[in-house]
Amino acid sequence: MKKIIEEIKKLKNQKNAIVLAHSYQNIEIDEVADFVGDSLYLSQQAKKTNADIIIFAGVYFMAQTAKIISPNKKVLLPNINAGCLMADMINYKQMRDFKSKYPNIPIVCYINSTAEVKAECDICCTSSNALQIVKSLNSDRVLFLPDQNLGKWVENQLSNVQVITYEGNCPVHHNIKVSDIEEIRNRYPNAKILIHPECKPEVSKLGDYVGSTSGIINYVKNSSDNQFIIVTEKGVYDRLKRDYPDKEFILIKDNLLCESMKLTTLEEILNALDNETTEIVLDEKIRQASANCIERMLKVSK
Ligand code: CIZ
Ligand code: SF4
Repeated sequence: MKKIIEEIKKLKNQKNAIVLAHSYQNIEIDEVADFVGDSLYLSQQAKKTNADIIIFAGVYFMAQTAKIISPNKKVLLPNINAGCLMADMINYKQMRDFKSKYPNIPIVCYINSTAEVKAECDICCTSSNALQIVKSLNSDRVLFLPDQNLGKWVENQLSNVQVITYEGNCPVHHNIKVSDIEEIRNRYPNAKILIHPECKPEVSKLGDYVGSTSGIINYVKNSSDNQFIIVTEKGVYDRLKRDYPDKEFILIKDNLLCESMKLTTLEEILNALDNETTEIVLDEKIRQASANCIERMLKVSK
C-alpha cells in the first residue's frame, strides 16, 4: 500500500493534480487526498484550486458538480460505475412529469441529482443547507426532489411550508427503522444519537442531532460528550474513530455501507491519474443551466 501511495503522490506532483475524497470513501484514500469532506465543500475546493486535474474520489454526481462549477479543469472519476442510487431514481422525463403535475411552484433539487435534472430546477441544496434554501424561497408550497426524506424533514422543521416531495430515497439511510434507534437508545441510554436527514423523518425525529456528514462531524468536534451513535454511512464513523480516539462511537448497523462509494480504491486512483480517465464531459447548455441552479444556492448559503 505504501508503494501505491508514493506513486500517486509522485504523479500528482508531475501532473499538477489534486485528489478530493468524500467522507464516505474507504478511509485509506485520505492518505492521498488533498481535501476530505462533503460534496459541496469538495466542489468548492475544485473551483478554488490551481490544479489542472481533479481526481474526484466520490460518486458520479459529485464529480459532475465539480465540473459544472469548474468547467476549465479536467475532472476525473476513477471508477465510472460509482453512481448514486438516489440520483438514479429521477431522470429528465420523470423530473418533467413531476414538475408538470404541480405548475408554478418553486422547485428545489438536492445536490444528489444529475446535471440534466439540476438544469431544470430553480435552486439546488445540500443536506447542510436544505432548510435555509427552502425558507429563502418565501413560498408556502415548494417542490423537492429527489429525496422524500430530506424534503419531509425540512417540512417538519417549518410550520408554514408544504414540501411536496418526489418519491426518491437513499436505500442506505431509508432502510434504517425506528426500532433500530429505539433498541440502540435502550442499550446506550447516555449516548448522543446523530442522524443523517436522508433517514425517514420518523427516524430523524428520534435523534439528539440531525444533520449532514459535515454537521455530524462538527457536532462531535464541539461536544463534551463521550459516546455517540452514528446514523449514516460507515465512512463517517471510521473517520470519527480515527480522529477522536478518546471518544466512543457506535455505528447504528454493522457495515452500513454505500457500495458505490466503496468502489473507488487506491489502485483505481493511480490508474485514473496515469491514464487520465474517466473524464467528466458535459453539454455546455446543460452545464450552464445547472451552474445557475448551483450559483443560486451559493448566493443564499456560502
Ligand atoms: O452532500 C454530501 O456530501 C452528501 C451526499 C451527504 C452529506 O450529508 O454530506
Ligand atoms: Fe447516493 Fe446514498 Fe450512496 Fe449517498 S449514501 S452516494 S445518497 S446511494
